[in-house]
Amino acid sequence: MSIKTTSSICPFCGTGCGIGLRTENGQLVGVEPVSNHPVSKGRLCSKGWNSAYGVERQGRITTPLIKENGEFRKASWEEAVELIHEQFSYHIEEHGPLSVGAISCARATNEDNYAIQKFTRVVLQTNNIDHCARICHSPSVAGLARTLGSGAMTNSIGDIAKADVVVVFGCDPTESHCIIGSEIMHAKERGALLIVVDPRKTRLAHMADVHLQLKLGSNVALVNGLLNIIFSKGWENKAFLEEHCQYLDLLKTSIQDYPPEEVSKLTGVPVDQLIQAARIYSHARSAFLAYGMGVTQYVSGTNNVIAISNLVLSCGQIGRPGTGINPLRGQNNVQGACDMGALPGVYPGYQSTDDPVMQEKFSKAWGYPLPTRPGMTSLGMNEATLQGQFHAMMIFGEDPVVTDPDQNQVSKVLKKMDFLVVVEMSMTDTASFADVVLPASSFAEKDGTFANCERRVQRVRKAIEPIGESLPDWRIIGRLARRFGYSGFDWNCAEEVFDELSGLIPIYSGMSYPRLEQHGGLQWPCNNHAPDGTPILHRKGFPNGKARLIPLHHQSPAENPDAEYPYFLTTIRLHFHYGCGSMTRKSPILERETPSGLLFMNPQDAKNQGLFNNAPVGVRSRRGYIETRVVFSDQLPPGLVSMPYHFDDIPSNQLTNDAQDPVTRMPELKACAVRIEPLSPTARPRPIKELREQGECHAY
Ligand SMILES: Nc1nc2c(c(=O)[nH]1)N[C@H]1C(S)=C(S)[C@@H](COP(=O)(O)OP(=O)(O)OC[C@H]3O[C@@H](n4cnc5c(=O)[nH]c(N)nc54)[C@H](O)[C@@H]3O)O[C@H]1N2
Ligand SMILES: Nc1nc2c(c(=O)[nH]1)N[C@H]1C(S)=C(S)[C@@H](COP(=O)(O)OP(=O)(O)OC[C@H]3O[C@@H](n4cnc5c(=O)[nH]c(N)nc54)[C@H](O)[C@@H]3O)O[C@H]1N2
Ligand code: SF4
Ligand SMILES: [Mo]
Repeated sequence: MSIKTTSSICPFCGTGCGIGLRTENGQLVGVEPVSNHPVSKGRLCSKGWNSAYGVERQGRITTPLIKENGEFRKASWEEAVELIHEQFSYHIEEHGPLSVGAISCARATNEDNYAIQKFTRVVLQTNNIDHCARICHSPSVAGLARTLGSGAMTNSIGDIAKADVVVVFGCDPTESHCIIGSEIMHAKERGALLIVVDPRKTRLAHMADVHLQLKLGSNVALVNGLLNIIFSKGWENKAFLEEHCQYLDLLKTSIQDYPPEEVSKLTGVPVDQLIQAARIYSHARSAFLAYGMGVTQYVSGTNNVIAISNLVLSCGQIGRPGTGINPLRGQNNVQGACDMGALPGVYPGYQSTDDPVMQEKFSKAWGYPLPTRPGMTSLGMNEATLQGQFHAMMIFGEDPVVTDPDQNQVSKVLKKMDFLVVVEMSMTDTASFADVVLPASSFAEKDGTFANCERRVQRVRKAIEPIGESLPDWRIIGRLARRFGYSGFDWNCAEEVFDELSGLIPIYSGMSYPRLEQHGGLQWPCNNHAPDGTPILHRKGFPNGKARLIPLHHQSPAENPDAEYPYFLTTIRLHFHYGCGSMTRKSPILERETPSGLLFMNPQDAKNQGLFNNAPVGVRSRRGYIETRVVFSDQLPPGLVSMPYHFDDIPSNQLTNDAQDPVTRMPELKACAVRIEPLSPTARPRPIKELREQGECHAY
């Protein structure tokens, strides 16, 4: 039989590259790039090329599993659904609907996320629904909603090619959004100027015209310093400020506290570099600013986003081709999971759950009364569990034991949870805590849509039959809702789900599967006013009339190095692995490139501690301990070490701090204090399991 190719979208990052799934005799045999795809144009990064490994049968959960006496046994769907119904009904009856909730999945489709949040609100009668955007771009959603009125990328990936200045602020696109990273390299080659703001000397920082190598957690001070220079030299965009912004006076007053010399002390960036960057950005014809986790994953996350927005607005670098403030959304469908309302405070389409008009709209559409009490965030549900107020949870495709801050705390929560359901493709650390595990189908086994970081909703297409007895998440929801006795979840196909959701989401109202097909994806808002979608937001102004400038002040990270824990640790991503590693670690090719957890360290720091390259070390914070190997790296300045978070055997989230941004409850994943403890040169770093067994680390 010949090879068939099904056009779909890469299941990893938010770039949203086009991928062709190659099948032979009903088996997935490989992938290929899509030559005419609007974003990737025939390219894929190594993760995209290796995505077939991530979904293959080996290592997949193929039937429902029920835990009995600490061991999982295979179960039928009927049995598993029965147990879930019994347990959730019991806890809702006994402790009220606020004691249960769900975590949705930014890796799954819009259709899946829509179904999951609808089930949570209609059937479980609670707004306790959240997902990984909480610990990713929730400060972007909150910050940009306050300043601009909308929390997504304002421009498109294609705008990089139109910019004469590109600013890469606290993100590392050659590792994390590789095809966007290569667009930035092309821009640089064609003559655009490149400014990188990062404490590490990343690959793009090596190429940059100006690299502002600021101290960890000093973003607000740095931006206020740039604004101080811009306003004192008269480089601001006066016409734009006059026409489109409010509260300029407040901003101007606040930045007087940030003269360049003072900012240089706070950030460690020389004054002349601050002036250079301020000049280049403010004088650009069009400057494209991209930012990421180095901005959001701080206790000051929302303020960091607002500060950057102040800078962009003051220079009028928005609303035109080649400009914008562009949060590079991380997961393949995190933009979509937010659009679908998998968040406690909003229904699909960012329509507030506090607004009685919206409550009525959705209650009418779904045919049931809806909960009006505010829902909890994911970390809020964790805290409530420890306080004995939260009892049962369903987690769809997330691995918080590996990816949430402070692993020992997370494990404690999951252990205390009375009833946990995990819907997964493979047996992750989190799934091992579950009472019931349900088998989820992968992206290759289902139809649906993903929304990439530039708000482009694209079709995902089924190439193979679901592995084993697995089902797409929306079908799992359908089975559960039926057992709970609710109607409105019995869709026959993904397209029916999409037609329902696009009817309720004004920014999706002009979309349908045939239209998505015809246009190669559509960027929201897509409606009567913009039938072919909106590549650039705010061309004519802002949803609230004028954009808001908001004065802010510098705030240090919650935990800083001291005599006991002398290094700052920042956690990062590596090109070859993704998230908790449950999919990329199945590829021998990716595994060959970065086989395990590593600690990157400035060579001089390492030598001062008597360490050689590849030496075994222990890394300890106030919360935990792990062992790994040192890699000398000139990316790190003295005093700063970094670790990836992709490895369940060497989990850097043993060490991280869950101190939180007061606005969004984003934990401070980018900064904590650690101590490096050299091990005997011949020692083998022990994986976490061994450390636990040997009592050198908290046991579960
Ligand atoms: N290969 C790969 N790609 C991925 C992922 C993956 O797991 N693997 N995950 C996806 C997801 S979910 C996301 S959210 C994105 C994230 O993509 P990025 O935002 O690129 O993610 P990070 O590597 O966490 O790093 C951000 C950068 O912030 C810098 N930084 C740390 N502190 C500060 C600071 O105080 N100020 C500034 N200006 N910078 C700072 C770090 O040095 C680092 O270079 O990647 C997506 N793409
Ligand atoms: N220290 C540190 N920790 C971090 C970060 C950091 O920078 N530093 N970054 C944070 C960020 S930005 C993020 S977004 C999180 C990500 O954290 P997670 O969301 O926990 O990470 P993923 O690896 O994406 O896990 C997703 C799981 O979903 C499953 N899955 C994939 N597709 C589907 C599907 O269609 N249905 C279902 N049911 N399951 C599916 C996969 O098997 C995988 O196990 O990590 C956070 N953790
Ligand atoms: S850049 Fe992102 S979407 Fe594109 S192939 Fe790589 S992982 Fe997939
Ligand atoms: Mo993310």
